[in-house]
Amino acid sequence: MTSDRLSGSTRREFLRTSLAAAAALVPVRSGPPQGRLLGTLPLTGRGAPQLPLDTLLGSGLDARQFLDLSALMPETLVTPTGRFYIRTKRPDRLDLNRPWTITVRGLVRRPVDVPLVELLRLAEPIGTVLLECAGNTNPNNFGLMSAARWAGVPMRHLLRRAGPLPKAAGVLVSGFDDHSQPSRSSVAGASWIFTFEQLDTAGAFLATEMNGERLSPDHGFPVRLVVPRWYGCACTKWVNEIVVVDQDEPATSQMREFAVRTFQQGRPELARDYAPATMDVAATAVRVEKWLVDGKIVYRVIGVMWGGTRPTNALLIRFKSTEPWVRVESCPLPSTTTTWTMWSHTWQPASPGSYQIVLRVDDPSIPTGRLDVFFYLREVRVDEV
Ligand SMILES: Nc1nc2c(c(=O)[nH]1)N[C@H]1C(S)=C(S)[C@@H](COP(=O)(O)O)O[C@H]1N2
Ligand SMILES: [Mo]
Repeated sequence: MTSDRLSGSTRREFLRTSLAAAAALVPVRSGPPQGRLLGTLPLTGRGAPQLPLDTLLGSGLDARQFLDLSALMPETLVTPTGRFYIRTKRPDRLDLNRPWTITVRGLVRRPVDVPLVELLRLAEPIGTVLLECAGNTNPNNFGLMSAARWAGVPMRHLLRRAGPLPKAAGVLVSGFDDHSQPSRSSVAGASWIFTFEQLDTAGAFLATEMNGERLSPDHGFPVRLVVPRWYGCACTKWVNEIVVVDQDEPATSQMREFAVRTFQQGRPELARDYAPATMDVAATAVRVEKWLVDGKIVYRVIGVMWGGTRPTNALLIRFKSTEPWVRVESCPLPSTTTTWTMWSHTWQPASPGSYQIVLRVDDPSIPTGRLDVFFYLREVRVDEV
């Protein structure tokens, strides 16, 4: 049994270790022993657009709200619901006044329409889970990620009740996606197909609550799928149908659209040829603080680490391709990889200039697909040393 499984008997332990993780973060806050914070340097990415943060932009499928990561503090690692990132606003044709049911059908012994009230009755606290959009590509913000405290119903409860038939191989989860306006950049329809084992291993659940309240309309009210440690593209909002399918089910349009961003080999025709859309261990800087300590300028880099299946604290940082990698000064070992943790590093650059902050994991047994290609590189200009 791994400690980062969220479901069943490990849940109590999960809650306990989350508290321990919060306590372990205290050193990140304490920072330099004495001194004065002079300011915070912006982190940028060359050529990328500067967009307003913590603000809903656009509409329908093109709607985005980026979280301002530069303001992250240990106490805001659970993102307040109003600032949780948004990718796709609630469809304008969604009628939230109609009674909601989830149809479970396909290769099952007992097809059922599960009314929402029943899901609400079965809902249990799950814990803190981070979501990240696979298209979290803007180096000026990397703000398409957030974490919430969720409650909901583990998928395996529903599936067990429906009773999969022997030919059952996969589970197609679909949501309501009827927007009156076509999208400039995305395909409507956000369904994904999983194997039973993938759902179980990840601890996938149908979420009915985030941060102690019912979901907000833009985050999938009344019910969404959350698959811990998978990219957000697999976390269907406004879920209304679950179909148990066989081996030969074609991939959904959403799986095809996200094939590159979820590291598939090409764009496979069949769902069974898709690798799990899981997040490897990743890390990025979120701000650089400039301090005056004993008459000297000292910089502190603050960042986050998330993803992967096995927690690690073997984080290395580099500021220029001509400089060596060094161990991140303060990186507590996370107790779970279902959410993010903070790290910090004291930095005394040799000279003013432009620096490119990248991270990697000093453990070859841990896959780090995005860190390997410097996906989360952040640029910073230092004027004074
Ligand atoms: N029905 C539906 N669900 C969806 C989407 C969508 O367009 N329609 N977008 C997906 C993508 S790409 C992401 S990253 C997450 C974003 O969830 P959030 O907006 O609650 O942060 O929802 C997923 N679920
Ligand atoms: Mo996404």
